[in-house]
Amino acid sequence: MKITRFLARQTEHALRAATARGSDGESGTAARSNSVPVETDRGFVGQSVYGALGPFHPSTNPGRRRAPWREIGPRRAGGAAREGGYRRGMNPARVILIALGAALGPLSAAQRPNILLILADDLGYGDVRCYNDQSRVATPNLDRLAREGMRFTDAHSPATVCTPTRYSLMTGQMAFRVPNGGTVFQGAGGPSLIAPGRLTLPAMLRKRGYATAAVGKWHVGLTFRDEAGQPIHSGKPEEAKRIDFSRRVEGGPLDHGFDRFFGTACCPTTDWIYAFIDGDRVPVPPAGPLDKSKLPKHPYANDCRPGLIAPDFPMEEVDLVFLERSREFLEQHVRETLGKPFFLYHAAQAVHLPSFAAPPFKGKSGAGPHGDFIHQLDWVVGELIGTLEKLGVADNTLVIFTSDNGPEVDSVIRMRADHGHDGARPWRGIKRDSWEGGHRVPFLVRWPGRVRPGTTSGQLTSLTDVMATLAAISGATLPDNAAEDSFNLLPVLSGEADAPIRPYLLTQAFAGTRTLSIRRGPWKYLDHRGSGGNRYENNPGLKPFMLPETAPDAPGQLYNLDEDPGETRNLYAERPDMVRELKVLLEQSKASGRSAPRS
Ligand SMILES: [Ca+2]
Repeated sequence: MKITRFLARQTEHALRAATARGSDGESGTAARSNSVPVETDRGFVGQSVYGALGPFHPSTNPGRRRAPWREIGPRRAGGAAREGGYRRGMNPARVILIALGAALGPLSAAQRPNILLILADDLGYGDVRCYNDQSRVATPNLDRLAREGMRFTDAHSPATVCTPTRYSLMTGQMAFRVPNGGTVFQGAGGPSLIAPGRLTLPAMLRKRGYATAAVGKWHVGLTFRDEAGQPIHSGKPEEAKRIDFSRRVEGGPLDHGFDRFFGTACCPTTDWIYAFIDGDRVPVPPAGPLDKSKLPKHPYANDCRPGLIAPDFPMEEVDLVFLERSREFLEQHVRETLGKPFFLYHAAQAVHLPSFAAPPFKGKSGAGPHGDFIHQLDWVVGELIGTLEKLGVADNTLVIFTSDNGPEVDSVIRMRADHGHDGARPWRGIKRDSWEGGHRVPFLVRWPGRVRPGTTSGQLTSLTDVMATLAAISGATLPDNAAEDSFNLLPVLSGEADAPIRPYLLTQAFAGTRTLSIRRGPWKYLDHRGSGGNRYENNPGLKPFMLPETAPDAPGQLYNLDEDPGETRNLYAERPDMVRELKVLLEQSKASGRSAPRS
C-alpha cells in the first residue's frame, strides 16, 4: 500500500496546485510543466411505450509499478534523441505547409504523429462542461482540449454498452456483424470478439512503424484457463474461482496488435476478478474475496459486486495506477526509442460505476461522488497532456478523447435529483438506449499545427471512424476485409470537408442485432420499439422520465433530429417513404457486411 499512498500524496499535491490556479473551467492544466504553442451492463430490451424525459421535458498491484513492461515486439534501440520536429516552434509558414501536406496526401514518415487515444467509460455528452454549459462539474482539461482542437458535436459510440463499442474502436467494424457482438463480458467472459487474423487498429499502426501500448480496461474478451488447461469463457462468478492465474492470458491486447498492455480484463472495479494483467500475465493473482466493508458507501457505490481480489488491488485508485503506467510508457518511449512514433490507448476506469474517486478528489467537485469521479477523470486527462508537454512531444501528438457510451442509469437519476446535473443533456435516453443520450458522446481532437484550435464540427461521426482516419494519417492501406464501417475523417480535421463524409451511421443498442438504428442526415430510424435498452416502466427511478409514445402501434421509430432533437415525435406513420428507404438501407448494410466502400 506504500505506493498507493505515494500516489495519493502526489495527486494531492498536484490537485492543490491546480486549485491554487483556480478551477473555474477556464484555468490551466493541473501540474502542467510546459505551455502549449497554440497557433492561434446490465439492462433489458424494452418494449416500453414510453421513453426518457430528457431536458426537453419541463419536468496492480502498484507495488510492481517499476517492473519493466512486458514486451512481445522487438526490443527498441537505445538512445536519448527525440523524434525529429518535436521541439520545433510552430511558425505560421510551417503551419501552412503542414496544412498543405494534409491536403495533398498521406504524411511522410517524418511527419507521422504520435497518437494518444483516451477512452472514458460511461461519460455522457452532458458530463463535460464544453458540451453542456449547465454541467455541475468543472472539466477544465477537457475544455482546454476543445479550445486547442476540434470539438465534434455529432459523434457516436457504435454501441450503447462497453464491449461492442470497444470491439468497434479496435477494428472499425460494427460488432453486430460478428458472433456474440452484442455481448458485454463479465469476469472470465470471452473469448475475444476479435477473430484471429483480423486487422486491428494497433496492428495497423504497428505495421506503419508505431510502438503500440494499451493501458486500462480491455473488455473486448480474452481467455483464461483452468488448472487442466481448459479455456473458461463463462462470465459467471463461480467460474472466476477456477482460473489458473499462473497461465498465460490469451487473446488479449498482446495478441491483437499491442506491444504492451497493463490493465484489466473487464471493468476494473465491477465484477469477479479484481486484479491487474501485465502483458499477458497476472503477476499478483486474487487471493481472497473482496471486502467491501472499507469501501465508500454512497448512492454511486453500486455495481461493485462480490468477487476475488488481489492483495492491495487499489479499488479507489485504479485510474491513478493506469495514469502512472501510461506515464511510464511515454517516458520510456521518448527516452529509449529512436525515430519511432507511438500509439498509446488509455482506457480509463472512470466514470463507470462504482464512483470511487481517489481520496484527494473526494468532495472536490461540489457535485457528489460521481461529480468527483468525473473531475478526477478530467484531471487524469490533464496529467497525460502535461506529460506529453513535459517530454517535449505534445506538438507532434494527435490526441483523441471520447467515451464508449452514454451515462449510466443510476448516475443520471441521482445526479439529476441531487445536483441538478444531467449527464445525458440535452438528449433523450441514457446508456443502453437507442435514443441519442445512449450513444452521442464527447469527441475531442487536438493536433497542434493541423487541427485549427477552437473549431467545432457537426460531421456525423462514429468511433469506428478512428481506424480509417488513423490509416490515412499513418499511410496505411486498409484491405477489404478490415474496418468495414470506418470512414476517414482526415478531411474534417484539416478543415477541407464541407460535405458529409458518411452516407449514413449505424448504431447498436443493448440487444445488438435486435436493436439497430440507422441515421442519414437528420433522419433517424430505430428498427425496434422502445428504448432498445432500459425498461423505463419497470424502474421507479426512470419512470418519471418516460415520454408518451406517439406511435404506439408502430414496429419502429422515425425521428427528424433537426426538427425534433429530443426524439419526442415518432413519425413512423407520417413518413412511410422515409421509413422504407432507411429500412432498405439498413438491410442492405447488414447483408453486404459493410457500410464503408473500399476500392
Ligand atoms: Ca461503458
